[in-house]
Amino acid sequence: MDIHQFQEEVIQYSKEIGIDKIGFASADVFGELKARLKQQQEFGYQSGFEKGSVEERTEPDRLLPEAQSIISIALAYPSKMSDAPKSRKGDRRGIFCRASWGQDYHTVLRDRLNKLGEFLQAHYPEVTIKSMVDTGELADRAVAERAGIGFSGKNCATITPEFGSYVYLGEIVTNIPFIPDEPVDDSCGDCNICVDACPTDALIQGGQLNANRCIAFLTQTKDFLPDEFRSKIGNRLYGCDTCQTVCPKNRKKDFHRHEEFEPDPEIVKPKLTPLLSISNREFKEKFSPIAGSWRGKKPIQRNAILALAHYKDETSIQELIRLMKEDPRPVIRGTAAWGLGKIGKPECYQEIEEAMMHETDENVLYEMKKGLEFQKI
Ligand code: B12
Repeated sequence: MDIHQFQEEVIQYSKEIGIDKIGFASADVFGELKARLKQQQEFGYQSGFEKGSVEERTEPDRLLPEAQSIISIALAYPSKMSDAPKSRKGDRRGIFCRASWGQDYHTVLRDRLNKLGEFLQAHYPEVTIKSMVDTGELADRAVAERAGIGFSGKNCATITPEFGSYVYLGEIVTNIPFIPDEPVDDSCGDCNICVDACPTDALIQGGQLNANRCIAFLTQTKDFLPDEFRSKIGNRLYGCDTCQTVCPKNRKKDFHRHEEFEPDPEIVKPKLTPLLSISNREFKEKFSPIAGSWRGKKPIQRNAILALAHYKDETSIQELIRLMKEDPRPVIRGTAAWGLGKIGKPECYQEIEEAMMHETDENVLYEMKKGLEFQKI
C-alpha cells in the first residue's frame, strides 16, 4: 500500500464526515510533557480529572503496544450565541462555558472517531487502533500540537490558525505508519493578556496552570467553594472562558459548522432561581445532553446560589431561605446561608439566626456565621 496516497484518502474522508482539521503525529514518547506533568504533580497543580499515570499519559505504546502514529482531529465550536437572552434584574441568568454548548462533544467526537476507525479498518485490514477524546490517558493538546493542529498558547489552549482555540480535540493511536505533519509555526509572542486577565491568577505564567485555582475546575467541585473564589465565579455555572475570550487569536473566530454544537440559549444561559428547585428528573431531561452536567445537579445548584449572591438578587431570598432550612445537602444549606448574608437584607439575617437554632451540621453552622458577618461590613 502507498502510505502517502492512503493518508490523502484518510484526509479526504475526514472532510466528508465533518472533521474540521486532521493531523498526523509520531507515536514517540512525549518527553517534554512527561517532565512537565511530573512538575505539575509536585506543585499540586493538577485537577485530579486527568486519567492514568504519567507514563501512560506520555508513552502511547503503553496504550497500544504496536503504536506507530497518532491521528489527531479537531472540531470547531461556536463562540457566539444568536438571540442570547439578557440577564436582567429580577430575572438573572447563569452561563455554561462554550465547550458545553450543544450536544456533549464527547459523543460527537466519538462518532467521528468511530467513522474514521471503520474507514481505516475497511482499507487496512491489519489495522489496530485506540481512540480517545478527553477522558483517555493521552494529553489531547500535546498530540494535537505534534500533529500540526495548532500551537500551545499561554492560556494553555491549543490554538489553531483557522478556528482559534475554540476546537475540541480527539485522537486515534494506530499501528499504521502515517507520515507525521509539521507543528504549526506560531506563538503568543509578547502577548500576556490571558495571564493578566485570569480572574483567579490560575495561570501562574504563560503555559502553566494551577488547575486548583482555575474557575473551570472550581465550578466542577462538589464541596463548599473556598471563600476566596466565591465572588470570582460570577454567574458561571460550569466552566470558564475568560482566557479564551480575551485572546487576540480568537478575535472574530465563531464557527457554526456542526448542528450538534448549536446552543439552546434556555439551557446554556438558564434562569438561576428555577434551578434552585429543579427536580432530579427535570435536571436530567434538560441538562444531561450537555457536557456541563457530568458532575450532576449539586455543583450547578451551588454555583447558581453563588451567582444569585453575586447579583444580590432579592427576588431569590425566599427560595434561598427554603434551601437553607430544608435542603438535605449541607453544601446547599450552607451556601444558601452564606448567599443570604451576602444579599444582606435584614430578613436574611433574621432567617439565618433562626435556622442556626435548628442546624446541627458543623460546616453549615460555620457558613451561617460567615453569612451573619456580612452585617458588619
Ligand atoms: C484536566 C483537564 C482540565 C483541567 C486542567 C486543565 C489544564 N490546563 O491542565 C481543568 C478542569 C481546569 C480544565 C479546564 C479547561 N479545559 Co480541559 N482538559 C483536561 C484534560 C482531561 C487533561 C489536561 C491535562 O493533561 N493537563 C495537564 C497539562 C500539563 O497539560 P495540557 O494543558 O493538556 O498541556 C499543554 C500545555 O500545558 C502546554 N505545555 C506543556 N508544557 C509546557 C511548557 C511550556 C514552557 C509551555 C509554554 C507550555 C507547555 O502544552 C501541553 C500540550 O503539549 C484534557 C483532555 C486530555 N485528555 O488531554 C481537557 C482539555 C485540555 N480541556 C479542554 C477545554 C476545552 C477546557 C476549557 C477551555 C473548558 C472551559 N471553557 O471551561 C478549560 C480551559 C482551562 C485552561 N486554560 O487550560 C480541551 C482543550 C481544547 C483546546 N483547544 O486546547 C481538552 C483537550 C478536551 C478536549 N478533548 O477537547 N481542563
